[in-house]
Amino acid sequence: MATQLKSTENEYGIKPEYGHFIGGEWVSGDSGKTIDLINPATGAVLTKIQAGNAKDIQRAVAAAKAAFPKWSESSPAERQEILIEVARRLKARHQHYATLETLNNGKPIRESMHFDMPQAIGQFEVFAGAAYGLHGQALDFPDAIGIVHREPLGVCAQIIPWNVPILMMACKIAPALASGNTVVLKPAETVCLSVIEFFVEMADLLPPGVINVVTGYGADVGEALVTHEDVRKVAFTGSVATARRIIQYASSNIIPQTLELGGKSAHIVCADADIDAAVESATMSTVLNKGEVCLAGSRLFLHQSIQDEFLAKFKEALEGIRQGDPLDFGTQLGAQASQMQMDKVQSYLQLATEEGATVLTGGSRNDSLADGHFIKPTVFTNVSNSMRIAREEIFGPVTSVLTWNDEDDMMALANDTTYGLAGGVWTKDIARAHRIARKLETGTVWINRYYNLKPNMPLGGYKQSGFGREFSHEVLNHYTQTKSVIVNLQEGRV
Ligand code: TXE
Repeated sequence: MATQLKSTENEYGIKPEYGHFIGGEWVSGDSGKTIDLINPATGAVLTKIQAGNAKDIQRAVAAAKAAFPKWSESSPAERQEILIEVARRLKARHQHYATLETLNNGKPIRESMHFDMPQAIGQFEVFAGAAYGLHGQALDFPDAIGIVHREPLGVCAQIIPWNVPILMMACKIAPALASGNTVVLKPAETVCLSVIEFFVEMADLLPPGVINVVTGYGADVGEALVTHEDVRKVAFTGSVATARRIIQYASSNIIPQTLELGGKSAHIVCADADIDAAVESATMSTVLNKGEVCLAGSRLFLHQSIQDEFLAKFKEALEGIRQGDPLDFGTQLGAQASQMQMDKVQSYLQLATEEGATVLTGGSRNDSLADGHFIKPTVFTNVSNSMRIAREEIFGPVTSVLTWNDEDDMMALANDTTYGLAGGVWTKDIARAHRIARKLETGTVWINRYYNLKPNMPLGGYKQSGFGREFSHEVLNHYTQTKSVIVNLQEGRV
């Protein structure tokens, strides 16, 4: 493994310890306790972050509340300029941020460079434009003029996970800032180095208090944040289990929420598909970000007529995947982001065989990379949709294969899931492609290519994959509220 970090000064410019970012300043936490951020590929400690508590949240929300009146009245030009400058700085140092993301998360550097960073930059570019696009409406009536103002909400609580932190941060703060809100952001306690370094470098751009970052464990800071009476909106990405808690917390002050949760997406291959392209796509869907992606096509539905050819090629492709040092540009599959995540994936590998599935390839930890959390790319066949490996989110480089003959039966199985985030279909028949896309109960469907994310296409889930959308101007409706003003034109008393 290449990563040998000394605890303080190192070649990546990582500080030995980071504070909370509150009111434009870096401050120590109230508890005096810290959490180690770990490199999951080596086990090395990268740095320490504050283990926040409710008092830290009080300070951060107070700072965000104090900053709101001025920020909400800032001009679109000012907000746009800041967002453009953020995008510019991210572009200028994108290899630096990609490296930090890889060091802390374990994802291959080629992904951080060519997927996470461009996607994150795209969010700031899209919402820089939105700052000017936010406008109300005027309506004419015989007796009155109606004016619909669009106004920001106030202090927004944003809680993000560890799988794609810099992109999650971008897709949450960019629309909140564009629409004149202030933010208290809580990143994940295991992976947040790129996000914290982002605020170190952007601190001079953001008026004090407009964005505040409190680090720490979910239970210690999450409830305090979401139940705070001055918070006006919650945006959360994470597990369904935590989302249920967030919904309960948010009910105390009737706070609107947007929730982006897990998935168990159907990746459907029809008899007339371009097999080689579909194999490539399924391979990418299995290994991208080590499978720690809510959108992963983790249930692969193969038409029976092509399953032998497909599986032979799929096995060969996965066995040729280069797994190793995430900082090496040749690496295609990195390390699971934490010990907890690796343990979870391993428990599903064990469960799969207990449930009667067959290992086509992989099925275990990669013992040749014993220092880190490396799991071999894995495919299970002989899977039925009732097995837990077909129903629950594994969040690892693991794909379960189901086969089908009849389109209606397959659609019923594809939709027989509590989730509804994404799906994919491979076919040359345009009518079938659209028929399947429309029938899939998911927020996104890709035709003839999986993982084609666009920063201005709505992203979000049906069913237990959450509610609300991110990634597009549609999200601005979640960060604003309307006020109707009606001007009477009639003279005299009515
Ligand atoms: O998620 P949590 P975990 C899925 C994936 C993964 C599983 C568990 O299947 O294996 O969830 O991951 C914060 N109040 N996804 O346990 O707990 C937490 O600190 C407020 C899919 O890490 O949901 C972190 O910042 N916040 C998902 C964030 O919630 C709380 C991405 C997410 O952590 C909290 C991540 C509380 N009580 C996991 N408890 C996706 N949709 O991409 C925790 N948090």
